[in-house]
Amino acid sequence: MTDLSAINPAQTWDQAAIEALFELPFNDLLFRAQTVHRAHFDANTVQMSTLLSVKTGGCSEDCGYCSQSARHDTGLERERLLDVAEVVSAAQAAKASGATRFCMGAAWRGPKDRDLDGVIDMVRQVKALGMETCVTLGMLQAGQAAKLKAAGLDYYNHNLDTAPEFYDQVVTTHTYEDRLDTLSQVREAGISVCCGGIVGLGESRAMRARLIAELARLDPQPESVPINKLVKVPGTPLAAEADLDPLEFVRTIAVARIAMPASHVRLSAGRRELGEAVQALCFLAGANSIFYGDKLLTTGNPDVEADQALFAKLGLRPEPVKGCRCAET
Ligand code: SAM
Ligand code: DTB
Ligand code: SF4
Repeated sequence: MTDLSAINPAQTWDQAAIEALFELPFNDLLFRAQTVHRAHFDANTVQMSTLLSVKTGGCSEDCGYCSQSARHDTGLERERLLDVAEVVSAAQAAKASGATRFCMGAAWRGPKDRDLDGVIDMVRQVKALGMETCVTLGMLQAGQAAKLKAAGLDYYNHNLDTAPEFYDQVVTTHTYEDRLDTLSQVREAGISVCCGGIVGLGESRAMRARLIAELARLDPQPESVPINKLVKVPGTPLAAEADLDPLEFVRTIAVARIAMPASHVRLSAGRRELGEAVQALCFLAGANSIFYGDKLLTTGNPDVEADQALFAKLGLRPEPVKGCRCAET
């Protein structure tokens, strides 16, 4: 029998230790993940973030999964940066439906200083609504993270996405080192880090283990860890990729929970395709955050009513923001 009393909270997670977790019998893995989860979080609350694409399409980068790369013919219209008023009204609607964090994504290799000024305005005004703010803008240059922090930015999303050994099979226009460099700038500016990955790209289990090992050795570990399951977008190089086994996806969530016990692990893209039962297993495995709202950036997400019904069936509640006197705002 697997010795569950051998859980060592101070364990450091190299790839071999993570691979051993992946190899556990499914029930042992889920029990262990749920035990770790309960030691750090209320097991029945889920943090809710809503996404908005504030600048869609025409990205110079060649990420093989992405609908927004100018190099793939996905039929997506390239758009300009949205007006701040449009963004604020989307954030108000997200708040009214129960989201506590508003995440604004832009399809850039990285922001030019002029672009950044527009985003800063958005961050200020969304923050003023009493929501947590998050942006994902690509690679940052020196000084940009500090400007975002000064505007009231709480989180910056920048994923490692996959294992370093597999990265150049998915993206060739920037490197793993570039990603790590932006993550250190975000951390140094005092912004919380949202960093996770995407699975189902055709990577091996060993590569998934390596991704989690890389995320877990970020010091400090990321506050938020989005785990995306590939949404196959017609026209992208990965559109015909074979489906990842849903139980392997649940295992990935459980392993992320165990290796990053105090992080919010977010069940991210691909949730619509999972169905209720697999999502319930993901929550059991320690997922405690979702993207909430009918749309991700360019692709669909379960609609708000479906999520509310699922939460009611599972007895899950939205997680309040720490220190927020939300009822008063
Ligand atoms: N351009 C920025 C960047 O690359 O960091 C931010 C936006 S990008 C869309 C944010 C993340 O969304 C990616 O790192 C990837 O993990 C996820 N993502 C993008 N397209 C996806 C897809 N088709 N299926 C699942 N996840 C996807
Ligand atoms: C993350 O890890 N997933 C989100 C968010 N961070 C920006 C984006 C998911 C995008 C899914 C594909 C799309 O809608 O374009
Ligand atoms: Fe898409 Fe971001 Fe890659 Fe651009 S950098 S192609 S927006 S994932």
